[in-house]
Amino acid sequence: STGPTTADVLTDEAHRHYRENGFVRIPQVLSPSETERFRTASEELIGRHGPEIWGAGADEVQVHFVAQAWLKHEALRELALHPAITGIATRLAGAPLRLYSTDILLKPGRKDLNTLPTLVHDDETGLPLDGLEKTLTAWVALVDVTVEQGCLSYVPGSHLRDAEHRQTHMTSFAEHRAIEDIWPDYSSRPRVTVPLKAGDVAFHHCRTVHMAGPNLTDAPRMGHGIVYMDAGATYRPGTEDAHISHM
Ligand code: AKG
Repeated sequence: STGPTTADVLTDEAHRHYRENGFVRIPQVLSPSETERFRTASEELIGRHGPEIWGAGADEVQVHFVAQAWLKHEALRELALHPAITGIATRLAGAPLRLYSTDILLKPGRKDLNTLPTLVHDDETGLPLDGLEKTLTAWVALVDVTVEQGCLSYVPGSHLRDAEHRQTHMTSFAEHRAIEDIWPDYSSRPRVTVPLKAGDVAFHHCRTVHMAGPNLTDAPRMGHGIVYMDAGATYRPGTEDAHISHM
């Protein structure tokens, strides 16, 4: 079987949802056999790489994080350049894109004492790029990711905020509180929590404010965050070598 085509899975309604809200879930972009293959490849790479400790003291947690996974495993290169994912990304962006990065983030289950949330942030602030207007992230679920497992949630419409409200990149628990200073009405904004099935992909704009809860289950939460940069974006001086991009 050739699986679903981009035309089948990206409806006008989904496209409108992305433009208005800054995120959209597209179900079953990957077939079950592809999902299985990419999950196995990710587990292999994670096994080679070993766990990392994030945070300190009482906030210390174990995660499995592999940056630039597409450069480290042939199957994961295919995932990052998958025609359905890149096709949807390009249509959502409405402009040519290049692959910027792909990271695996696996949060082990509660039995490993992991309760790490992903703090509220947008992706733009962490990217060393100018003119990145169309840049977006594809979050690819390789297992079912429920609310209890810490799926992503998004602030709808936050990609349309004024420039001065965009500085929301949080790198530590201490900084987490700063969002109220930067964006005073933040806590009154609704959030939409988006559970995914294995094979689903959620896309979000680089200015969309998002976060993820801790994994409160016994099952690992595994997904890939693939950033596709606006092909018109330029690297800030001195950052050109940080990433190799093909697409
Ligand atoms: C992103 O892909 O932009 C994320 O923030 C991912 C966070 C997560 O996987 O918990």
